[in-house]
Amino acid sequence: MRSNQPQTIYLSDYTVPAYLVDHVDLRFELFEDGARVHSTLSIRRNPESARSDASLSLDGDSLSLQGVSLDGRELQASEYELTDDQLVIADVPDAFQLNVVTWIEPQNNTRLEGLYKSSGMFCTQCEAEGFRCITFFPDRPDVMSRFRTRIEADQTAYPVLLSNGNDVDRGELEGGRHFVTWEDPFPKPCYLFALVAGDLVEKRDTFRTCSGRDIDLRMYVEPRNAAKCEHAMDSLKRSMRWDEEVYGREYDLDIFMIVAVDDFNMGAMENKGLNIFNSSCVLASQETATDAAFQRIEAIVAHEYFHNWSGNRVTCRDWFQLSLKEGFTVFRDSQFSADMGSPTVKRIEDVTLLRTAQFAEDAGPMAHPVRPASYMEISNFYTLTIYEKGAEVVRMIHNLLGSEMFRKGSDLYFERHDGQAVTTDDFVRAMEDASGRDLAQFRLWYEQAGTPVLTVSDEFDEAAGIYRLTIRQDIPDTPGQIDKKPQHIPFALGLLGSHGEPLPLRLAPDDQDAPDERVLELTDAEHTFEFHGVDERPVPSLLRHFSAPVRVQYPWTREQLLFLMSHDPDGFNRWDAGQRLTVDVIQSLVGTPKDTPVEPRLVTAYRHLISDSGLDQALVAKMLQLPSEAYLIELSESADVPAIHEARERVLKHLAIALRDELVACYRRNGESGAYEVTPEAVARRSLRNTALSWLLAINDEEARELAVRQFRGADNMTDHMGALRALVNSDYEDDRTEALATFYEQFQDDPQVVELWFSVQASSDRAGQLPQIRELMAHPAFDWKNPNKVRSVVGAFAGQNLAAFHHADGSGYEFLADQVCRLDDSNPQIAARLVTPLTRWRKFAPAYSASMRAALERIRDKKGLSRDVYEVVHKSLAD
Ligand code: B3K
Ligand code: ZN
Repeated sequence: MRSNQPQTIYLSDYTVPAYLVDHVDLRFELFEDGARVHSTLSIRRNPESARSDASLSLDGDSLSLQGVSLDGRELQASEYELTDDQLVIADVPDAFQLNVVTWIEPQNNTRLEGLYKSSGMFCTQCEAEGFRCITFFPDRPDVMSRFRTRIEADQTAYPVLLSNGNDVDRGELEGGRHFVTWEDPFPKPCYLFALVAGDLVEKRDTFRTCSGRDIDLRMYVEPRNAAKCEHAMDSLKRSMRWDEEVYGREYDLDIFMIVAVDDFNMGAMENKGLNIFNSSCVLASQETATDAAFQRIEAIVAHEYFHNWSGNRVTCRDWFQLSLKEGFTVFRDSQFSADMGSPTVKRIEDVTLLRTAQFAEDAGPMAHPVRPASYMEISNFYTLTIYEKGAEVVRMIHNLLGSEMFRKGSDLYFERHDGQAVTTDDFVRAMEDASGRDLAQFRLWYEQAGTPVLTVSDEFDEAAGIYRLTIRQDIPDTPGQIDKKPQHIPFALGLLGSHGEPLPLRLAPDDQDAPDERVLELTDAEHTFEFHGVDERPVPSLLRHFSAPVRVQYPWTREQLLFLMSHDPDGFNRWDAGQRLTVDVIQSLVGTPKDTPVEPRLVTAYRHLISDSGLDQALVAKMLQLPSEAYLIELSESADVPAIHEARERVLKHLAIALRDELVACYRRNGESGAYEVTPEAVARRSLRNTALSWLLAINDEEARELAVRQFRGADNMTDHMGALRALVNSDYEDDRTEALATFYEQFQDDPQVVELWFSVQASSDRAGQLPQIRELMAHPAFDWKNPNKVRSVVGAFAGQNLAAFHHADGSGYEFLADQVCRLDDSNPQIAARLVTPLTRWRKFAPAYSASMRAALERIRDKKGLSRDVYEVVHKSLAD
């Protein structure tokens, strides 16, 4: 075990920085065996700091110090102290210039934090604490500085040299080297610093802003990716226009750059004026990217662009405030995606992620509030809670205030805090001040962890014509938090009459113009609402649009769910009723004999969905996705994964057999039509035909097998190509599977993004992804431990999606994951800490499984020199 236990950092310990850095002048000398970084900082004492001593502490990590001088005088080693993670200068004046020279080795940087090399190019990742791996600096977001950056490198190997802001100078140097100098006029925290140097091709476009300024848009990619930029560029222009129209936000610099790199720990990074993307989140072509990838790229390009205001112009005071920028920006990008496509489908996708993964996080050992109170390693807090629940919290404010007031609030927030580093509380205050609403109780959403449970009961008083709805809220205990206070919850509701007609929601007998949908505001532990003038027992449509991130418990009958599935005017709740019904059917079959009858009304309901082409096909495509195994596990108390897997498969096969002819007809009806486009209609067609194909292949249908082989050979886009490949891989047709996988690899072996798909389609399949096969994939020449995407597409897909194989009764899946986590912990702790997540949920599983999961975690805990990242996750999940 690690001898130095990592420190816990507390929000309550926050103090303002003792020193401010007004200006940063950087000079990078880039070489093959390392880089020399010269930094000149203009530092002054912070007038707001209460500290009286005159010592300056700068953060540093993995740096070799080559020299320090203060106001031009070289300091002797005795004049400063160098610890593991800081450079401390005991006595500094009130204002001075500090010069620091460091030597770093980007070529050996496998953590991918700070400056590192990816496919021969130099690039950076500084959020959250990567800048300290480049040079000594007060690495905290509330120190905002103006940066000037000069990059020097070999001209042939690195013709493109980029940093934030505008390029103000360039020239040639001796020895075939050259330099470019960049200046960023906007003060920024160092986590937004970026540098790129490489042999890249440039794609250009322009955007005219609302005030008539022409912005130079540039994408930089490796030459082989030159044809994969168009979609991201178009997405960028749409995002820029949308942010002007919906939030009144105009871009501020003259240049906006996007760079694609292959080795990246996450999706992308919003560095000021120079966004750096994981190749898989920006590069796309019809032949190589699926519909899901096209949509993801559009959303991520928008997300990073929107950060220019929500994150960069107004940034976070400290990392406890991370959701200030992430929650708000995810909310903004989800509004954007809804506007670009189908709002209902987008809502379904967001809620699916939230309910499957964020609720699981909120119920697990790492549960934390949207504004955490403490952390050991901030990288572990880029979570679904900060991002997705944080976005839901902003969405609730939007819904409570209405669009107009919300816009007034966001305008006030941006105006009041432009150029500042602020808190989530400042955000809420701006919303309050603009709208006049009191959000005091609402703030508990930022402070209390755990998913509230709403228990709903109802009664119908026929004689009085009153329908009573009682809603109780309970917030479960989470690590370090018990006995929570009731939260302010917007609860959208409708009532349906027996023919599916929406009923007016009269809260008083004389309520004449009552609406048929209301947002009830829950503030107490329990409320009872009375609806008047109701003639017959209505069917309630609860929590419409998923108006709050909560669990709803109500004793729905299957009858009611079937009724809502076809009648609810809220598309989201129609989908939700279908999910609840299917979950109920699957759950009732878990562990039962194979010949237990399957609810016949489920077949009728799905038949209707598949056959009635008059329904909204985008919604139907979503309704046909059976609840995932991950969601079924999340809903269960003591999960037996192989049993859940078996029951779900049984239902799927039962539906496929019963609806065989309808599925073939659906496949044919949704055949290709014209040129490839990513519209909700076209995406729905492809989704429907590929769902039909996969269901049919699950029952070894010969005709479908031919259709799949034909589709595989003739597909002109990756969605259909993958749809056919996935169906074959998950089928019993072993020869077809082997042949298709070989052909596919042969065709796409030079394209890393497609190879990642090829890995993950196997690793996530219970047919092609059993442990011995996973080991073979890891021995494949295309597998690369240093590339996070490859690790995710094999190890991550196995443990996160191939659940029956991962939860093998002999515990081999857990042992395997523990080995991989230990192996990665030395080279890339951030990725290692993410990978360990499935094991941390050990308490959720049936005793035989949880015991061996726990043992695997203990083995990781006992590894020598465990990183802080993995230490935090493992210790928290083993804590009592
Ligand atoms: N802000 C970055 C995430 C950085 C993660 C650092 N470990 C991407 C984003 O949310 O836009
Ligand atoms: Zn973000």
